[in-house]
Amino acid sequence: MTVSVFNSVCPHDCPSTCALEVEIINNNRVGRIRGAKNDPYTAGVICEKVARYKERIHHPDRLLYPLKRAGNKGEGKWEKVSWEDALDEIAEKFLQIEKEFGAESIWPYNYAGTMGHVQRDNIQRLRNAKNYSNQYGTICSLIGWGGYVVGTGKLAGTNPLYMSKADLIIIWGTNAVNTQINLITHAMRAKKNGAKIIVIDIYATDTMKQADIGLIIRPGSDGALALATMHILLRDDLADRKYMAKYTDFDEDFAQHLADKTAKWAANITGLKEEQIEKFASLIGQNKKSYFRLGYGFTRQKNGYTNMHAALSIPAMIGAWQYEGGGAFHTNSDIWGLDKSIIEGDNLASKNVRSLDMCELGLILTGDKKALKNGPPVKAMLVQNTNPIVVNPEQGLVRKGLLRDDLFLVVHEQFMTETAQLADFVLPATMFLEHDDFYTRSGHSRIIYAKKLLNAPGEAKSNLFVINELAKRLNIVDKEYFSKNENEMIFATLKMLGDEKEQQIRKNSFLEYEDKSKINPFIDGFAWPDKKFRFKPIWADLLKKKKLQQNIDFAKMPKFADYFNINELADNEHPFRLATSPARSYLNSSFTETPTSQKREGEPSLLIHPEDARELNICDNDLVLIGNRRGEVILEAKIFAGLQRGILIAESLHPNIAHKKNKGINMLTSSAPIPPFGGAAFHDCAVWIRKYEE
Ligand SMILES: Nc1nc2c(c(=O)[nH]1)N[C@H]1C(S)=C(S)[C@@H](COP(=O)(O)OP(=O)(O)OC[C@H]3O[C@@H](n4cnc5c(=O)[nH]c(N)nc54)[C@H](O)[C@@H]3O)O[C@H]1N2
Ligand SMILES: Nc1nc2c(c(=O)[nH]1)N[C@H]1C(S)=C(S)[C@@H](COP(=O)(O)OP(=O)(O)OC[C@H]3O[C@@H](n4cnc5c(=O)[nH]c(N)nc54)[C@H](O)[C@@H]3O)O[C@H]1N2
Ligand code: SF4
Ligand SMILES: [Mo]
Repeated sequence: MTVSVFNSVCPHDCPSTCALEVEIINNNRVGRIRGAKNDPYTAGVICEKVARYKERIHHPDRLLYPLKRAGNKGEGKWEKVSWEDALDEIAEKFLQIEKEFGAESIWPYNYAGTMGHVQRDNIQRLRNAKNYSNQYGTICSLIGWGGYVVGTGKLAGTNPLYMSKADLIIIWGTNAVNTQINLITHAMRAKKNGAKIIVIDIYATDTMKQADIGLIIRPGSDGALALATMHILLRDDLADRKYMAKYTDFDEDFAQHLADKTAKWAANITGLKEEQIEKFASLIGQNKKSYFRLGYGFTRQKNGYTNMHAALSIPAMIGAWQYEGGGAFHTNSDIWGLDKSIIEGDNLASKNVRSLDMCELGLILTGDKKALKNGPPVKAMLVQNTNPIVVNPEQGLVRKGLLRDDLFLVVHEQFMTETAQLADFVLPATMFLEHDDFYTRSGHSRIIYAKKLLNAPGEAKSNLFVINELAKRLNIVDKEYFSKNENEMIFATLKMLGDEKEQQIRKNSFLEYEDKSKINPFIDGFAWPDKKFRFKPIWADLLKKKKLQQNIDFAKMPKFADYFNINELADNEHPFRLATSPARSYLNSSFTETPTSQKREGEPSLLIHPEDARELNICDNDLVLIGNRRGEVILEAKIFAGLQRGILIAESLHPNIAHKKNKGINMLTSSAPIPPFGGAAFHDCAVWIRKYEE
């Protein structure tokens, strides 16, 4: 037996983007996978899911051959076909649909199953070359981006490696033990150096167990906590007025706005005690070297944009950005400045093509005119890197749409997912160790290249292969880039960073991107023309930074950093509020196929407060039915005291078929685009609950 160890990168949709050491046994099997010790951010630590990747990559259910539907949609009858035949037939059908209904009736649809820039984003080149419908990417990070950038002007922050230098770390709305374990490594280093850790969530997570102080608040109430904190900072003269005068737009109007946002006011909204809020604020005021690690979780609320902005305003008020180890971090997605035109074919794009909101998939496929932008119906889709029937909101509509007989659905996948089961063609996809790609870290500052280490099983092919082969058959004039292989794409893109940088990546497989001369990107001011952080958000200015779809008159947005009271509040009919926080051993819908993850997660369950359970006569492990006007879901109740009354948590995402009646948690979530630029409020959902009787 020969065991060789190679460097690689975790491709999954996780801010950590861990650098890996992968054992390859006899050139054809994966052995152990470890976190790279010599990578400063990974620091030898990775999550259990990926450490056990051999279970996933050598899984007996991997898709190996192209399949064509042989029965009715979703019936599960397949005929094995050759790649040539599959590609020919798919292209022919796309051309026919284009002729009959127009190019926009075809929607190549993707998300982030792999975060590799080539394998994830090359599908955009196809959209651009063919004038197929574009995709407005709303399912994950847009809300956090908007809420952060409206304050700072740029999505960047204090390098997480500096966390160890902070005196106080506030982990806000991320359950890092589950979702990005490396954050805990660095927070624990800070703790060893004497820092205090505060965790803010809506239930007692495993991350909270690591904290000195845990604040369990009501969903969507973060803005109120942030405002009261700033009220106290001003009241007690703990704000840094000199810093604010130089580096923020702070003025008396904002001070006036905060004047009545007392701890008492916020206690009513958050469900915290006044003393907890006072203590939180005074700890922050006394520790100017505070590091605010702001997650995605608290942005998945109807008021998500404003929650992010309000929390981000606190470090600006205490001038935390002046100190090494102080400041804030959400992600680094604006630091790279990569020119991705080779991968995405920007030069081929036409301005007039519609861009469909991916969260509205259900509405789009069921013919909602507004969601279709008054354009043609969607008649064909090519799906890569995502499993919409499980992960998208309004699952009832998504299912109805995907089952349409007149929708030609092609799914390129590693497994026969629940989405693939509804396809006309299923194409087998490679996994990260079976293709080349490069990755940038949203949670850190390296570009990393990962080369192919294994041959793919059966006839599995990469995303790039599928796009290139389809392009050849779709009468595309610009052929040059549709014939490039992975490495040609990767290094042509990296070369645009300059020869020296490209050479460094070729030599070391990574490039450090951080500007080491600065302790954080905003040390000399923020990324607006006047260099000032904005407590008064100007949402319209974000339209200059990204292609965005505005869904509200900006005048209706709060004028200052604020608590925006628009959540899906409980009412008589829906007395509970549900959040779908991430499960540790599943990553969105991925890893739901691996036995150890299944074992750890067990049945889909619902955390409920003991007193709520008692009132409803619900006991531990009882089956319960929860619902709202969008649908109903069955889960197993778990009595849990670590949340406020009236709140329910369903750790997600279990496969739909793991639930009785095959209906998953996204039956209940809303696809209504949240203000001002859209996104799904996955953790903001009013429901009723009762014991389930068979
Ligand atoms: N194991 C695992 N890892 C993952 C994922 C996964 O599904 N499973 N998903 C990956 C992806 S795609 C992403 S984007 C990241 C997301 O990672 P995170 O940034 O951690 O975001 P979320 O998963 O949305 O939720 C994080 C926490 O926010 C809490 N939360 C919900 N609503 C509120 C609120 O109103 N206020 C506050 N303070 N907290 C709230 C939830 O209870 C949850 O504990 O993780 C990635 N990593
Ligand atoms: N209720 C609820 N729903 C949620 C969330 C939540 O917190 N609560 N989180 C949301 C978030 S943050 C996100 S990002 C979305 C994520 O939703 P998805 O992007 O759908 O999530 P993944 O499970 O990461 O899905 C990826 C699929 O891509 C496939 N895949 C992986 N690599 C490749 C590849 O190289 N080629 C091809 N062709 N396929 C590949 C995997 O097998 C998997 O089936 O889900 C969202 N849905
Ligand atoms: S923590 Fe995230 S990036 Fe690291 S190995 Fe696990 S899933 Fe991958
Ligand atoms: Mo995500």
